[in-house]
Amino acid sequence: MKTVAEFEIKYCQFLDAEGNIASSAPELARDTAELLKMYRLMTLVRMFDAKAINLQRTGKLGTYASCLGHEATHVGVGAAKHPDDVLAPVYREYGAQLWRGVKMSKILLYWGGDERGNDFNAARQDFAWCVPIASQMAHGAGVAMAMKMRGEPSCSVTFIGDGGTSEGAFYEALNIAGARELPAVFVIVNNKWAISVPIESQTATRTLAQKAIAAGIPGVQVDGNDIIAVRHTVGEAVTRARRGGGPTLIEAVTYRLSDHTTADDASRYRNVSEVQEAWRREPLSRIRAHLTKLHVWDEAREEMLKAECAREVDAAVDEYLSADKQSTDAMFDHLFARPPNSLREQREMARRYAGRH
Ligand SMILES: Cc1ncc(C[n+]2csc(CCOP(=O)(O)OP(=O)(O)O)c2C)c(N)n1
Ligand SMILES: [Mg+2]
Repeated sequence: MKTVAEFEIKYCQFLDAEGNIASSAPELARDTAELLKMYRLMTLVRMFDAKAINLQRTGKLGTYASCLGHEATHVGVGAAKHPDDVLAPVYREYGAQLWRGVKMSKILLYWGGDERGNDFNAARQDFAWCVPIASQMAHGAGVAMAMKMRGEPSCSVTFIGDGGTSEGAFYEALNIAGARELPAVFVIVNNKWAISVPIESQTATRTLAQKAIAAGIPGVQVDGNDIIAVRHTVGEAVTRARRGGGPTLIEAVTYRLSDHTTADDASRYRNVSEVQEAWRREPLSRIRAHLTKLHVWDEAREEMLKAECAREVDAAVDEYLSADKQSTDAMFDHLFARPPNSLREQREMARRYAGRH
């Protein structure tokens, strides 16, 4: 017996939970303008998230998937991408979408059950939210194949959850991306839970990043609560993909601090102590500590930022709540060129009910 191949998985972290920066950190760690821009959006997203949950609780929004705790991963991915790249999200990566210019009111529209929320005002080449788990992997690989065939210098970036990596579509997309050297970056958001299924029951693998090995592509793990590490690692992968260097799988290790969605109650299956422990590693406080050490942040600026974000969120909520009501016909539009009789009947029925409610 001899060893025919050996592999290793690297882990990237520059900013630890206490806000200490590693000496090996890239230039970005001192780029205060860029760090402030990212921190600002992380703060906005957190505030938006809390507001969306309140809207759901008061009957003004449908089921909503919170992004609490994922801010560094989502914003870091958004910031690392080029505007002409294509994003294939799942259903909670608002930080990446807002960085790309999607309005908060669009996100609220979507979760309010209005399809116009999927009709983004910016980054119009990006995919809409994708609830069927892992199906977005095929979209990400497919669009990367189109880019390669057309000789475009851009890439696709696809999000996937830890639970999603157990799906066949996950492996199929990685495989084709490796075989055809596609300009595709896949980011696993390992938040440790897939609704009530913990990562330990999900898979026996030591890391999710090593799932790249079978596809013959680089796999790397990153501290998903360290925005500098996420931005740097995704940035390198995007640059390589855009230059024809092929795909990368990145596992961002973070934690879902919220319930799965507003339809879930995580206290029924998750220990309070685990969540409390995870709060000690959350992403906002460490970048704030770093910015404070760089003398570009203090209490007064924090208060100002919070007030500014609250105003922006309120304006988005007003825009959402004052949107004209969509006709029930919209549910049936764009499904068939010539709708079958069963759908015509349902459309009629919906019209009748709409008049009554
Ligand atoms: C194909 C498919 N199976 C099951 C579901 C139901 N479902 C919705 S979210 C979810 C868990 C996903 O967990 P993960 O991939 O870790 O993403 P997270 O919600 O943690 O971000 C499941 C099973 C679905 N939406 N699609
Ligand atoms: Mg998960």
